Amino acid sequence: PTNSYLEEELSKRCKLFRLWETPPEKRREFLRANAASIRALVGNSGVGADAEMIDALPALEIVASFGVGLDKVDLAKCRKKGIRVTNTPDVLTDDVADLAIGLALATMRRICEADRYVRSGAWKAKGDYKLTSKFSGKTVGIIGLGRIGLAIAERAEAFDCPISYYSRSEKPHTNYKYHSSVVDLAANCHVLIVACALTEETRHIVNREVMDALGPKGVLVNVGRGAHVDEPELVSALLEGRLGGAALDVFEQEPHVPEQLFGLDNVVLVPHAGSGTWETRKAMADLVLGNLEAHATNKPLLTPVV
Ligand code: 8YV
Repeated sequence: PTNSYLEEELSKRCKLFRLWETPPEKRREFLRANAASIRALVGNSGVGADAEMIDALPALEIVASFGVGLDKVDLAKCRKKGIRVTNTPDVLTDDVADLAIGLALATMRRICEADRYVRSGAWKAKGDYKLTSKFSGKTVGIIGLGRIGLAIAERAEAFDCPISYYSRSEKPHTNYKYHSSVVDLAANCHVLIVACALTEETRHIVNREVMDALGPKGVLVNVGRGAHVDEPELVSALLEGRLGGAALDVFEQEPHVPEQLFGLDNVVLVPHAGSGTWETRKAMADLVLGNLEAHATNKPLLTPVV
């Protein structure tokens, strides 16, 4: 978990095996030694329950994910083996949507660069800061209009931004403009925000063609998963000026971030912190605990996935 509240509460209620404190090369041995006792697994966006983990834990009954994204959990295998799966939807929606808007603003208004300008003494030495781009009123394109995508759309509406979106199918009950292709969406928006789940179909959904359609005035914001974006292509598009800017909360090989991005002022980098507020992480932890308790007492799970 690496969430001290969750860790404390779990250790009050269960015998807690701290896999995350075991060095990666010793994890297999650790699992083998404790496999018979491990009935529940608490994962997060970094460590989930892949096929190998599930096979290593024959007594496993439930995977309670500390997060909404389930790309690290082999759902099909859990289903087949009768292993229950829960996640933490809803409680983190506000934070992730807030951050998406914050990232769009930070990139277009160059908030981080402007902050560096003041701190370095450049304001005094060189005078006024350069002009930036307006966010209000710009078209926002959203990939994935689920809970988080919708919350981003609602926030962007308050900035008078026309909203368009891509998803597998058109959503009823919205006035937002639907595009059945991501390239069309990118070609017709100014800010493209990735807010969908990572699946085989959405891996590298933002590829070179999409980046080129977004173009040198376009801004990409990713609050989904690193693998939604072809990262080497993103680096090239930014270095070559084919893309206007990017704000990233997630990366393909976290915590590794391509160092070529470090020198670019049209890029804002955040260390996968979308749900990282005290309030939300506590609510996520309570949901994990509530699901485990429901499972242990044979009650309906609070947020079941499988
Ligand atoms: C992480 C997330 O779970 O909810 C998700 O899918 O990516 C985050 O909330 C959190 O950072 C813990 O790893």
